[in-house]
Amino acid sequence: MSADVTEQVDAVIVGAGFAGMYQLLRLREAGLSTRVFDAAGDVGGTWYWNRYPGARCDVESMAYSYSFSPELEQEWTWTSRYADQPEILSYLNHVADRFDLRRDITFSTSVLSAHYDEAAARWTVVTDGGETVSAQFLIMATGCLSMSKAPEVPGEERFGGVVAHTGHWPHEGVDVAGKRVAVIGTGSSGIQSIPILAASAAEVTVFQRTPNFSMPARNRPLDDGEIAERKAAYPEYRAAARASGFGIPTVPATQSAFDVDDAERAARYQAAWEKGVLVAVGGAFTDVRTDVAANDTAAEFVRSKIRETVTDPATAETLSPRTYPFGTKRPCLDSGYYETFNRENVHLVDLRATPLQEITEDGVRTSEADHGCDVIVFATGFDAMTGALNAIDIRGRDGLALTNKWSEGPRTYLGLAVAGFPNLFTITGPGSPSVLSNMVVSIEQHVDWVTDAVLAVRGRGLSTIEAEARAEGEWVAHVEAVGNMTLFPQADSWYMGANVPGKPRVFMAYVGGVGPYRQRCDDVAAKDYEGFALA
Ligand code: NA7
Repeated sequence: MSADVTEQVDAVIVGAGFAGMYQLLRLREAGLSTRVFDAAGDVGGTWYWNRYPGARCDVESMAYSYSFSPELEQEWTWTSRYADQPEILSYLNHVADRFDLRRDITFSTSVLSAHYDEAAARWTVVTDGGETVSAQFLIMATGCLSMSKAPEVPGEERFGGVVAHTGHWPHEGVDVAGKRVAVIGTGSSGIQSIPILAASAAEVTVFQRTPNFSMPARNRPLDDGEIAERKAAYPEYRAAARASGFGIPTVPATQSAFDVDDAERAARYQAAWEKGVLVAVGGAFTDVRTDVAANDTAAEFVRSKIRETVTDPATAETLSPRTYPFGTKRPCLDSGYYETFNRENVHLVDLRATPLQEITEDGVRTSEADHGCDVIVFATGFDAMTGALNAIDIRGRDGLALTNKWSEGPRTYLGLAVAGFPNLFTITGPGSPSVLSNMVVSIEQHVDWVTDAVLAVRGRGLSTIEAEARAEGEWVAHVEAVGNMTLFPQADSWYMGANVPGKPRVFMAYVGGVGPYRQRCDDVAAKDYEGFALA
């Protein structure tokens, strides 16, 4: 044992959100000694940090929950169709208590570096708490949307009021009652928080760079009958979710948008709109995600809804996306977003017409005006998928830094492993379908697969499993080819890395579907870990 190593374990897991918690449970059940580190003060990951007003999951609560324990499924009761952040966090706390997870988790501790020691075939993990842990396996459960993106607007330090980022919202909250609030960013976080902020603030000024497509969530309390019905049908429901495209059971469309006449097309979109389900409008026809003209029928349908809802035509037009296909930036589910722009205390600033210049002592300056405010909310998003991984100094064989290996975009095999980085696994890594799915379905599949792989290595008395460069290259090419069959590459989205200046423009998600992807992963395992070297 090297002199400065403070502990030897079988596995280190980075992150204690949905992924890290379940991975800990699986490894513990398998008899492995495991340490988990998380920068947060407690479990929850995304749901620990994103405490902004209106934070809510846009996958239904009874679907966005663990399936691994039938007892847990039956004993936990969600109160609303779409759970809010406090309810999801209390669920994760319940899971941590129920399975006694916290005893292996070190909170308020960041992993600074993880270097692969080739001679020992182990990872040396250094934390900011002064620990140096040696582990056979290193499992990154760091989340896809966990590294907040800097707002890239100069002058923040000068501002005399309160500044908050939705992605690390102060635990004590931000008092906006009677205040003038500026919100920068109109992704999901902005769209969820703006209606709530507008209800109590004196003024809300929304600074929009790119409008988003948003649909009403139709959130509501769940009644006892439907809860009982879903709980009784959980095994079938979960099976359907695992086999589906997005981890949410849906009936696939069978017709093109042009197989039906205008009236029928409008009726189908209307029916989808009324469902209040994220994937409904995009799934109304077979070609919405793949054909520009078909896509534009969906886009125009949503734009017509914006025009119907927002009374000022100029504001409605500014809120209407026109520069990218529907669904290629992640659409949103909202509760009264467009309606909020009919309030007298809400103003919209189009940053395409009047670019953001700087933050001043007392507000936000655009090319045309100074907008005085007391509170600035940065709802500016995340360095998605690779941000949290690249923030750690991860080095594989020959000291190769992961950031160097990924300098032209992330390269993984199945989104799970990286050639040159033995015994390193990425839960919901780039190149997997995770961000295009019900995240919990993807997390459980990855964790189960990784656990089996770890046990295969150990069961055979071997030391390492490593993706082969050839298999990795073929997977990267496959992810790109499937992405290019869709309209996704056309948008400047976080899926493409386009929201972070200087980030390589690569479509980082696998759009082949959660079900087919699971089958592929299972086939790889069944073929004795095809594309991996076990040694
Ligand atoms: P998103 O969806 O990345 O949204 C961030 C928003 O902030 C988006 O409207 C951006 O405009 C805007 N933005 C980012 N940087 C700037 C600057 N510098 N100036 C002006 N506007 C800016 O993040 P969210 O937190 O809302 O949601 C993330 C995911 O969480 C969401 O997709 C769901 O999966 C849940 P842009 O579009 O880049 O022009």
